[in-house]
Amino acid sequence: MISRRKLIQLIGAGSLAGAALPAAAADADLDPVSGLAAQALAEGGRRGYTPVATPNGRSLPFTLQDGVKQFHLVAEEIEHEFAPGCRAKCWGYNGSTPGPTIEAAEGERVRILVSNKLPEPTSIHWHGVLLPNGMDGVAGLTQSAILPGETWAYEFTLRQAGSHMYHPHADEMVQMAMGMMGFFIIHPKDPSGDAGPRVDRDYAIMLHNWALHPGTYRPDPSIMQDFDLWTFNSKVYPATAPLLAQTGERVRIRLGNLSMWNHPMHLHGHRFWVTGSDGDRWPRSSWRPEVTHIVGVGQMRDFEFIADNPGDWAFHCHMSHHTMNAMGHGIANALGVDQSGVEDKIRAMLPDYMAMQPGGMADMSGMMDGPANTLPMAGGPGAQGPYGSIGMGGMFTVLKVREALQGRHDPGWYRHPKGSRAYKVSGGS
Ligand SMILES: [Cu+2]
Repeated sequence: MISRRKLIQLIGAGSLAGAALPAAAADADLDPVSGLAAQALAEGGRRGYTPVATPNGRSLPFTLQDGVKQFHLVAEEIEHEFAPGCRAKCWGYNGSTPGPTIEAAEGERVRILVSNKLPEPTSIHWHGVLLPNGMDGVAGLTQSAILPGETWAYEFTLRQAGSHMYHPHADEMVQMAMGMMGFFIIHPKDPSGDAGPRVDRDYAIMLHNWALHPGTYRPDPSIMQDFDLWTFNSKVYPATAPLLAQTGERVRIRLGNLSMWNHPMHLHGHRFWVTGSDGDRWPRSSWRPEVTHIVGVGQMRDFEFIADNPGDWAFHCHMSHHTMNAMGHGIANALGVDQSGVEDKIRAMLPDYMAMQPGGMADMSGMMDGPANTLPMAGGPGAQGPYGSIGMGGMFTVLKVREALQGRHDPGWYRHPKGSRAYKVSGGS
């Protein structure tokens, strides 16, 4: 454990960079081709692994202190945008939710400094990481809570490789509902060993839910089931970054679930293997092929596949309400009902009244006259694809597989080779 004296020395030497913590990695620090932090790329190159990309997020920079990899997380209130048109005061780390991804390798010793700038005590639990009991971060059980204004250090040697997470273990219900969580990815010491083939692209996506009620600006931590927003790395579609891959590449998607629901995650166009969990990478004999796999509450799952099918492929949660935004729940069901004139009459008495439309909800996907700070329930104007509204919000993104990609730049929509797209046979005009 780092001594108080040593900590004071570190702070004195400016090595904690308390005042200079980057809110987001400066573009200059990012590799122009991969979009990954130069430091993470250098580490991956030195150790022979592919660094993790956190779509819409970033990795946490580190410094080396006497051979220890040192990170600094600052728990704080942040201003977060779920998608253009919807912002909220959330809680996170170093300016973001999820907090930046911690990345290290098996066998390394890490020291993680945690500063509390929240209005209440916190702690950090390293979810799934094997460590000494006193480093487990459970307030009251293994340590006193970290009070506002305090900085604590966690220090341990990494004994495993796999996909893990971090989150508070103090007033969890509130702090996790407000967005406090992040990834802790540990790469294998020997990437050529049992770990299986090296992946060419490694993505990490955190699944979460938010009770940001229409017209409000702070998540409501009291909600247990009926959430308004369902997010990938705290973004809803169309603000979720696309996942890019070139044909022939091996892709891993690491999924973490710190929400209050299970999420059956579904990938189009590819069969993936489930290759790992919080229990680290699975032996090859346990890998299994799937196109949909549930990521349970508190779990992590690693999906791997060869991107062998060019196109724009949906990747989403299969709970249909989890690909919608607020206002899509609990409204009157008028499917098949001729309600001409009725809605207007009811609205004269109840201004907020809204019924499901006789032909379904698709008509309402672009509805923009809802309460302030509230996204259209099904994507809206930003969710336009090349053939019309995609009609999705929430936990939805697009895997873009191309024969050639220009670095990290979105290649635009897929152009289907002649004769390979569904076509109209009859009807309409
Ligand atoms: Cu879901």
